[in-house]
Amino acid sequence: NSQRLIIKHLREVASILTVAGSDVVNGLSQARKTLPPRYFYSDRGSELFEEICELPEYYVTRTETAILEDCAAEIAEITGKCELVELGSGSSTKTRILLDAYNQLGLPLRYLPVDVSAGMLESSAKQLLIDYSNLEIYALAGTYELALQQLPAKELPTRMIGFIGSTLGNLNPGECEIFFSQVTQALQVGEYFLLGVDLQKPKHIIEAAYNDSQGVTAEFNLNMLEHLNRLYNGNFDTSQFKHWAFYNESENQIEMHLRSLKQQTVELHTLNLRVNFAAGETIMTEISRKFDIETIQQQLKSHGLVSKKVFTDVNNWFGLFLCQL
Ligand code: AVI
Repeated sequence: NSQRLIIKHLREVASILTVAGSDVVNGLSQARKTLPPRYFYSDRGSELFEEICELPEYYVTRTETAILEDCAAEIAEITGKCELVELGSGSSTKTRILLDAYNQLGLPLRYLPVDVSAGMLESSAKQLLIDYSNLEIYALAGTYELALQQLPAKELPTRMIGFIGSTLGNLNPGECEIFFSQVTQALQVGEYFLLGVDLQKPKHIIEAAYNDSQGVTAEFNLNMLEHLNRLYNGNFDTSQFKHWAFYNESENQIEMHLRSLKQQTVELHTLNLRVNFAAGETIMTEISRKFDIETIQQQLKSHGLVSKKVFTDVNNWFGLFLCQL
């Protein structure tokens, strides 16, 4: 199997972490404190996210999976022989639906997963090699920004960059624009972009998904502090912070925060940072934007990405856009 697997640890990961460290300093020095959501994804955080995907309230993964099951064959027919780059591949569970579709059409399989969690990347790649005897994997451990700049040469006639799971929603509008430019720079004319986004729906459904009754989302949120403690020799006491998530209707986004339960000072020694919290003060750890089909299509179009097909579910809760440059 080792001949069919290459794992590239993107070299600049170390320096990116240094830069990200300054993001932490900046975020925690603002009047309204924020932290970058990428800090959720320690190996433990990635596991917790997998648990979230299984929760009854978290409709996102189930809905997208059902759409993929319906449309994967059509996608494979449209693209023909095509290698799949997946940004934020995680456990690659949904990807299997696409791989199966290409397999069923007798098309060759080449998969290029990208993830910041090297542990998750390696374990899912190894399992995929066992399950798909004809699969070749070129895995990139690092941020998608770096991966998009360092994709290896194409080995099949075309390529599709997949960004499913509504991770786009975790980018603010400015970051979103930059991301689309990076995607189009990485694609050649005629190549594909597969984008999965969560759509607007009644507030109570969305809020339940980010306040699950088993408390997994709360643990996922708090795990960010543990991850920062490990990375930057910090002393966040997770028992003194509480998960808080609500839907901001004017911005069409979930906002996820950690609320300080008391007045306290936290230190991140490696970053030479001391942060004071008032009782009740929050750190915003994530936005999760909910989109509408027309706006996304227009935005994609402004980057030269023409949506060839839009797949949704019966409730119009989730949208999967197959675009071509
Ligand atoms: C990864 N991302 C799309 C998830 C979301 O729904 O925004 C992350 C998440 N945060 C809380 N639950 C899930």
